Amino acid sequence: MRLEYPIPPSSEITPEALYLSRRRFLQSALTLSAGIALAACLPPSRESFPDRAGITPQATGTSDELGDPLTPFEAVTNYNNYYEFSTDKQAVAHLARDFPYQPWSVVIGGLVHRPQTLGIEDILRLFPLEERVYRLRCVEGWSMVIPWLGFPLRQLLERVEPMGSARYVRFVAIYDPEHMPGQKTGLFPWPYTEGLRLDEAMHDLTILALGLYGQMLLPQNGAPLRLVVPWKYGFKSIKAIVRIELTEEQPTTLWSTVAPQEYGFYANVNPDVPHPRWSQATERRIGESERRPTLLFNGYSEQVAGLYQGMDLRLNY
Ligand SMILES: Nc1nc2c(c(=O)[nH]1)N[C@H]1C(S)=C(S)[C@@H](COP(=O)(O)O)O[C@H]1N2
Ligand SMILES: [Mo]
Repeated sequence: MRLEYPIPPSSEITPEALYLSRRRFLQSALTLSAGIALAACLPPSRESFPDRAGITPQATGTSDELGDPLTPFEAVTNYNNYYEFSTDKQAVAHLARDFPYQPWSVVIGGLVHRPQTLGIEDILRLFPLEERVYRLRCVEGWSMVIPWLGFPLRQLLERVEPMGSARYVRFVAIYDPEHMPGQKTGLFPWPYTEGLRLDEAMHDLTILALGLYGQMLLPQNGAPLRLVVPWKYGFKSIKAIVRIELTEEQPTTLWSTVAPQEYGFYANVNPDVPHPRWSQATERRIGESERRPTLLFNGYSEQVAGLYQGMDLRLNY
């Protein structure tokens, strides 16, 4: 199923080295219904551009810490993996345009002392959003640089007080076949699920994102709430989360259930561990024509390598 609509092929998207120069932290006095009002909380942007929908993307950073420019908003919002809608990356934005994600709440439970259910308004009130410019490296071999708005998952986990027996965190995405055409097919064991080891989930780089480019998330990027784990392949960064559960056992995940020999639980970006069907040594940055080398842990080795000391990264792929 492919609908016709005016989306530029990704090869036509030119990198725009614009935007601003430094990371800033944002106060979040916003409500989801205020939607694009988030822009008003940002420092005035020196460069911004309107997209088709009249949204003005803004970011305080211009590049990642390695000096590579942000991937244009147009590409970030029109080239998406989101199998609940479609396996066609360029069809997702259109198919997801009317996905109803308000109201929304997230149930946090399992091995915690203070289980709770939080609405998106509660989350916005409790946890100030900050901008994090991260590389996103898809297991398929393409990548982007995205200015997320989010907060460390650790803050949410501390609030629910994990029990001593908790060792993993399980994430469950929404099941809504009425609005998600991909869920009407029996191809995947819906809902999408993911998991992290507790220490990975508590790491400062691991965030829950509610926005990007200074705007609340659009449906195609996982509105209203998605995980972002920048040193792991993109499929770990589960969209449209409705449940977060602390567990003792390593959780099963959608991809490790569907193809266990191809997608493991860890999924750390690693140029030296090929996917069984292709090399992971290089990647194509969206907007660039040449492939570039893939970096161990997606360039975040300094921060995260310690999590895997003594582990065989080939066996724990
Ligand atoms: N619920 C859900 N989350 C998901 C996916 C999905 O199909 N369903 N795809 C994953 C994959 S493979 C990638 S690469 C990223 C893409 O995120 P983006 O579209 O915001 O760039 O989302 C991840 N999260
Ligand atoms: Mo991906």
